[in-house]
Amino acid sequence: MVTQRKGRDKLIRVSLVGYTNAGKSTLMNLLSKSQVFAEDKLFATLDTTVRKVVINNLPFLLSDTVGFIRKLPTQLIESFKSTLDEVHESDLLIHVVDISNIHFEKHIKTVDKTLKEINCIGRKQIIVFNKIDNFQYIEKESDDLTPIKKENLSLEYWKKTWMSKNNQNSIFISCKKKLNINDFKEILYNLVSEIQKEKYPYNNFFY
Ligand SMILES: Nc1nc2c(ncn2[C@@H]2O[C@H](COP(=O)(O)OP(=O)(O)O)[C@@H](O)[C@H]2O)c(=O)[nH]1
Ligand SMILES: [Mg+2]
Repeated sequence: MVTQRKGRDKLIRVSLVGYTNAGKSTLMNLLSKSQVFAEDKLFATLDTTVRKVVINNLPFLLSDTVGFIRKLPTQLIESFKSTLDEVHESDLLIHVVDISNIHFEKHIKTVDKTLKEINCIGRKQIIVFNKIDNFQYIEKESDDLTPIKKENLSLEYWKKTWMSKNNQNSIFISCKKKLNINDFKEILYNLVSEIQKEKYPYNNFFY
């Protein structure tokens, strides 16, 4: 159950969503540990893990959720209710994707489908392609004229494809090798502060 917490109600809520094994919990730990000012506070009243995170003096609540798997039966949706409630209450979603998994596009679709089922499809979102350190592809020889297959697509190709999508914040990172983490934090900070100003214009975090 989500209980009302006085004084915490004015914090923006961010949820990590994504297919199981994408690296959500790893990213959560990275964000909350790497910050000197991060409060490592676990709220025991919540079934999902919620921590207060601070980036550049801007605090917000970050929750880790259980993975969204393929073919989620309706009964399971029921048991995931606290996770889904948390997601539903969030102002911003961080969709973590394991780009080193050949099926990552299917995983994105599965997660989007679940988000649609709980009416969260238009929610502000950052899509984080994690595990770039583990990304592999088979470069085609210049004299190889067979059709390009998925395994021939490079990381550069995926970056171009995703970065060119309008209204989609995307970033390619590695939690393990700590690649692009600062760029990710900058995107996150900008979005959280934008939402914060919209939602609670009289809050004084910025003054
Ligand atoms: N190679 C690689 N492995 C990672 C990275 N981030 C997380 N992992 C590993 O992926 C596995 C799943 O991570 P976890 O955070 O538990 O995923 P979750 O199910 O989305 O919470 C763990 O073994 C992590 O150590 C990364 O950037 N690169
Ligand atoms: Mg996890």
